[in-house]
Amino acid sequence: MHNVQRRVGMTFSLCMALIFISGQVFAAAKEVKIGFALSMTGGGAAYGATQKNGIQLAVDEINAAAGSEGIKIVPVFEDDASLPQQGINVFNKFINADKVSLIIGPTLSNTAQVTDRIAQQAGMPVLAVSNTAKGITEIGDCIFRDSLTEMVVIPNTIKVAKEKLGVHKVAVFYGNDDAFTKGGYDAFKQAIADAGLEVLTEQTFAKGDRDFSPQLTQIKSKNPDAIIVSALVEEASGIVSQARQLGIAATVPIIGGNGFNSPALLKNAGEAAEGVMMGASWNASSSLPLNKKFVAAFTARCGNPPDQFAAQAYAGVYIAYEALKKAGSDHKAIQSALGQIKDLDTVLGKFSFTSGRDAEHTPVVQVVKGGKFAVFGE
Ligand code: 1QQ
Repeated sequence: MHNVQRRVGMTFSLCMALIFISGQVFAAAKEVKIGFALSMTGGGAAYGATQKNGIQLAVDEINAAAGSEGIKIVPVFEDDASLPQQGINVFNKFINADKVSLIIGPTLSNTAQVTDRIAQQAGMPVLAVSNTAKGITEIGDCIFRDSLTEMVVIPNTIKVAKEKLGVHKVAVFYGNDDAFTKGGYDAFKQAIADAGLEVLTEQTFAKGDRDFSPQLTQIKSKNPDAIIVSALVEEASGIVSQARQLGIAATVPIIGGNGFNSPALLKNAGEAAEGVMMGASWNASSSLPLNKKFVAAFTARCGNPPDQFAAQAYAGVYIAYEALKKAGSDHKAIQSALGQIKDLDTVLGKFSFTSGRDAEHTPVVQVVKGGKFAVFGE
């Protein structure tokens, strides 16, 4: 009896409930539990907060439209604290205690590279909405992502820097203790070699560093055309501010990857952020009707416009919903339904997974202009 109850609990967090009212049978919406592992504290908190807002908006829209026939999402939010060990605790809770049907997250690749192994072993489908390092989806066939990797986003950024800004000689500065910043460095290195640029110096920093002046002084002495930086936004903000404080001219662009796409950069670095370029996965100014509706609804609700991380998280809930509509709460069925998603209209554009369960859509190059992110050249 006990086992049966547990099995039922696992199959559907809250099964199709039948309500008898004066002899008639009404079906209530099917409730499916999703676990959201987000960095609400620690180094990735700037990303986690906006992801949560994007998720809540999508969940509320979906649940409001569910009626009596549809799927209702029951979200379970946990803070992974930007730490791999806390991510492991959260994943274990989702799998063993909450018995969720799907996990969305964690925020950082550095956490995902350990948590996703646990999910894969448990046969738990995972949809990453911000992991961009190489190797995450290779962990196994349960792991999907809607976030474009650094490998996809960066080559175009380097190409634009070379062709439109005449960048030929660069300095490279990266964090060598994090899966995302190391992966971004690899992607930049490849793109720099492919574009035939010269590397004048390579410098490194560690997570939590606050003083970047020794490395930036080295970089300044080499007179590069541009500084290529692979960093999460906390360190990126410090690097951008200090580069300008040290007198590296604003005419020397600083070029980053996905980690730079946060309003935290604009807030923390202020004026110094002007002209900073970055590869991005989402075009905020896209005129797609779905995107315009999302930007308006998010802004009305949160008091500030969404960023890339909100957009990817919002899209992720709708991608998951598409699979849940077909698959209900069964892990295997969800995994298979996710794999079949093709040309789904999302705020990221038409969305499909590659055969390797990675995202497939067009990247953009952004630049900070007048204190805002703008599409380069527009
Ligand atoms: C990663 C990232 C970060 C920049 C944002 C969450 O892309 O860790 O993969």
